[in-house]
Amino acid sequence: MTRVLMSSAPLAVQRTAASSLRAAGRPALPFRIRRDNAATDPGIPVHRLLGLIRYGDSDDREAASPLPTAHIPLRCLDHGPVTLMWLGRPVIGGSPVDRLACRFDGETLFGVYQDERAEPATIENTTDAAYRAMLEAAYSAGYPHIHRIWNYLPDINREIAGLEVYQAFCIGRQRAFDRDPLPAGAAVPAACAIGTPIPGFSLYFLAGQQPAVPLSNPRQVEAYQYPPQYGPRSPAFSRAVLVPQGCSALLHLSGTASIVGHESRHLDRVQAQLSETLANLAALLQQVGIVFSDLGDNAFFTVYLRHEPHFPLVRDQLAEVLPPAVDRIFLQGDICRSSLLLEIEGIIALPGTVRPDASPPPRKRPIHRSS
Ligand code: 3EB
Repeated sequence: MTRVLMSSAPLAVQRTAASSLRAAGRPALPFRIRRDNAATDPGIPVHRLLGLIRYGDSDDREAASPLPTAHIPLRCLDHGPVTLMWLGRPVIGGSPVDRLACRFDGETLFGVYQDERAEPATIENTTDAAYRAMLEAAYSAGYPHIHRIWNYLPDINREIAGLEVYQAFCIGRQRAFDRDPLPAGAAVPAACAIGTPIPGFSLYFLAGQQPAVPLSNPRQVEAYQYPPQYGPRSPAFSRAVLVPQGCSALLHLSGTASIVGHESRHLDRVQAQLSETLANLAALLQQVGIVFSDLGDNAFFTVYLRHEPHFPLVRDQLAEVLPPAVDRIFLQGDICRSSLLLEIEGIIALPGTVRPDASPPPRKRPIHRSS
């Protein structure tokens, strides 16, 4: 019997008054976005940087940095390479361990795992090894709560020996969580899983000392309860998590697509898929009491598009919903189900909203059917 333990939220979400977002100013996002190839920013001292995420720079690995740096080989459709510089409090430690590098600041640990030689046919073991390294690094540094994981795998939709690469990834991920269970009271992390056109497996993640609050999407079945038709192991991720950060909170919206219940909707219709995806994101925002029009420079969205020609349509339709101050990037990548044309994830900084709940510790319950 293989099971992962998961519990319902040990914290209560104090609803964010939309008016407080508009009135008191919006808390800042904990990263800076640079739309050039720079790996440094004159305004940011290195001891405040936890790590870098570089999209679309696969030809430029010479731009080496002493910081944990994720090189994600997905093309930016609206621009050249983009770098996210993840900011922290003054950094107190970190380590490069084999393929994993991390840095932490007493509150947050940022980690990157890269296996440049990973091949689609062996992705199950690659994923298991990556997750083992991630969990060991986070647990041993004292940041046992994994809040958010970004996964990038080669040829995600390819079928090999009757199993899609994404399904094999889900098996490897589950095996790692079975071996090194999440701590009691932990939320299942928010996540995304995107296909890249070249070999190599990358993930980057954020972990903390405190648990996050997982959020459900009432329009969708929990991914970890998908029926078996989507693969032998259900995807272990939460639709969103709310992470306490000092006196504010960070809302991570997982990769979100045109799925209602557990079924893909609007095959081959990109605009309808975008509308459905936006309805799913709106349902998550509703959990914390906000709507798209409340957002400004406290929010950032990443849009993954399977087909480049869809870019102008999607950009323009999104601009009708997202206020102009909301930054966004568009990356060309494969979505984990071949029926899906796009996926959107988001990060939103909210005014202080998370407080310990007085209710008794939640009962542990299995999130996975047994094999
Ligand atoms: C979905 O809702 C779309 O396996 O980690 C989105 C986010 C998706 C994360 C994952 C998969 C994952 O099922 C796919």
